[in-house]
Amino acid sequence: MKLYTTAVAPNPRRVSIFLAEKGIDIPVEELNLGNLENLAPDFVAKNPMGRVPMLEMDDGTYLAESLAICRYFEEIQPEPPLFGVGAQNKAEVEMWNRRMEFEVLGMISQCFRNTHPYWEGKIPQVKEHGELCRTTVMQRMEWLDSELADREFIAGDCFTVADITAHTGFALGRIPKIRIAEDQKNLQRWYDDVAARPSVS
Ligand SMILES: N[C@@H](CCC(=O)N[C@@H](CS)C(=O)NCC(=O)O)C(=O)O
Repeated sequence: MKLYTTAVAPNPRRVSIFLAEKGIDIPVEELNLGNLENLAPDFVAKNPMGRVPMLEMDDGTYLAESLAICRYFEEIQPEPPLFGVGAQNKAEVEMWNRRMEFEVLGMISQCFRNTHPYWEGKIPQVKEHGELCRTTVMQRMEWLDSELADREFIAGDCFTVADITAHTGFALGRIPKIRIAEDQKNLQRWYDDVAARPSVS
């Protein structure tokens, strides 16, 4: 088994944090996205999307999509549970993780890709779309700040994959200058608590 990853990129980071929380150590191969190593023919033959993370299985098959990879490891090593416990809590974690994917990580990623000079000339950019995503995520941050007033983590009182998704998003947000506002004390408290976890720091 081998994980193809890029340490600084947000989706591979989600898997790395997840594995660190589980205490799982597997061989990794680092791909340099700046050098387009993810588009090399031998990698694309394995993952036609040309993206990381990708998990090479012992039977020669491949798993892509960070959440799919995390789910695989949750099944083979359930402790500590990061996708919830029991029917209702698992559904709640699913709900929050999807919200964090669409409303936080996705919005921040689109803002970064569409507004930041790093991507100029590399991908088509629609600045207005990026700015609309920035405005949307700032509204979501107000919402999250109120949600976190009476619970420790995004999906409840336990750290879950939803925290990993959201935190990875906000960490990426520092590049296009999406910052937690000074009066969003609950969101900041959550951010700092997660940042201090050994898996994240
Ligand atoms: N939905 C995929 C997204 C994977 C993805 O977009 N990975 C980025 C790094 S964060 C990548 O490989 N980008 C290279 C490219 O798009 O060429 C997942 O969750 O794993």
